[in-house]
Amino acid sequence: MTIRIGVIGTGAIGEDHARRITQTLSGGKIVAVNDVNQDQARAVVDRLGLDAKVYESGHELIQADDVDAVLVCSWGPTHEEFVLAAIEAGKYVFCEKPLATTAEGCLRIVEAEVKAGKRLVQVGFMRRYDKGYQQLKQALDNNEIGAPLMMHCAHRNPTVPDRYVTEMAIVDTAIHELDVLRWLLNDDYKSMQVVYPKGTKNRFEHLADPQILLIETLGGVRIDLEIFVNCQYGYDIQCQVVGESGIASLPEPQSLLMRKDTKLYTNVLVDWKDRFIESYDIELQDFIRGCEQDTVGGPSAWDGYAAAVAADSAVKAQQSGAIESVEMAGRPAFYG
Ligand code: NAD
Ligand code: NAI
Ligand code: ISE
Repeated sequence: MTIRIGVIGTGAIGEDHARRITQTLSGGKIVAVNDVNQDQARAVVDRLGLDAKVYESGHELIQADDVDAVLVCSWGPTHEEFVLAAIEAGKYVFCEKPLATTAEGCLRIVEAEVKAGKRLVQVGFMRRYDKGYQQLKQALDNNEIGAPLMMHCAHRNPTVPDRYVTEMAIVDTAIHELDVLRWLLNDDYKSMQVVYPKGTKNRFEHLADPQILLIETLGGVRIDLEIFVNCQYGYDIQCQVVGESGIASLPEPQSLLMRKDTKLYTNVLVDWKDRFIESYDIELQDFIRGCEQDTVGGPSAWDGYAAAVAADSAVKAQQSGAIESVEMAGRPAFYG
């Protein structure tokens, strides 16, 4: 059985996902693409040699009879309308983060999915599929370092374009931690605070960079998360858990250890596409399997909502300078 897939948004990640489904994974075929920039969609069809129709709108693509499942890879503000339309059409939908740009938008998706009566939505929080994060979770679940007390995390990008604004440090970048940390700890958030260190000279004037997000969980764990998106030297993700009887850290990506020119070194990756390449492969293979077996799993619309509530509160904290509480709606039984 081949799952016929339509991709909305053929930019950086839309093209990369279309490539992996076509060249690396099994069980899926890209039969439809759409992008507001139609030349971009056509260029991706040509570059990847796809046998796929280019649609004029994402909504037409969703309605197409030969599309079984939809990948939403367009800009964040467009996600909600496409995910709601896919649920309405009874189609499986994989949505890149964020699920929607507001918590209310995510809740509308949660309500629509509950009404549909079965899981149709998987959110692109790929870190849950990363081997390193899975090892960390296993160590915590097995109580190997006792109860977690504190976490020290960093999310660093080499550079960002000038369209990247201060709020995006939370809604576009830290959103990955806001998902993966609650999953690691089996916990939810109590409060968010943002403090601003001295700004780097390597930033556009309108952007506060770096930032430190200080998080408290309902269980009392304290987390500091450095978000530094013009760090220059590479794409670097750090996560250290301090427990009652030990410390567990996210492993570094595998890399050659070089002895050369009087130096001992390893390279640091620079692109998110490479840092999490295996996780993207595994998450999408899991989505295709979920479509085949009618049991879509992985990060749910509820997880998308939980991350968005935390992000809303962190954005409020960016602006107020105060400690802002995180208030979530009750979890529907549907999500276990
Ligand atoms: P991008 O700008 O390269 O690509 C987005 C594409 O969407 C563009 O080609 C744009 O023309 C198209 N688009 C915008 N509005 C559209 C619409 N209404 N209908 C159809 N197409 C539309 O962006 P990107 O880097 O590929 O990011 C896309 C999404 O993927 C974002 O939500 C981003 O947060 C997410 N993303 C996730 C990760 C990850 O690590 N999981 C990494 C990168 C991007
Ligand atoms: P991008 O800017 O490269 O691509 C976005 C594409 O969406 C563009 O081609 C744009 O023309 C298209 N688009 C915008 N509005 C559209 C619409 N209404 N209909 C159809 N197409 C539309 O952006 P990128 O980096 O690919 O990010 C896309 C999404 O993927 C974002 O939500 C981003 O957060 C997410 N993302 C996730 C990553 C991850 O690690 N999971 C990494 C990078 C991005
Ligand atoms: C991008 O959209 C991603 O999702 C990357 O994983 C993240 O590191 C980057 O900051 C975002 O812009």
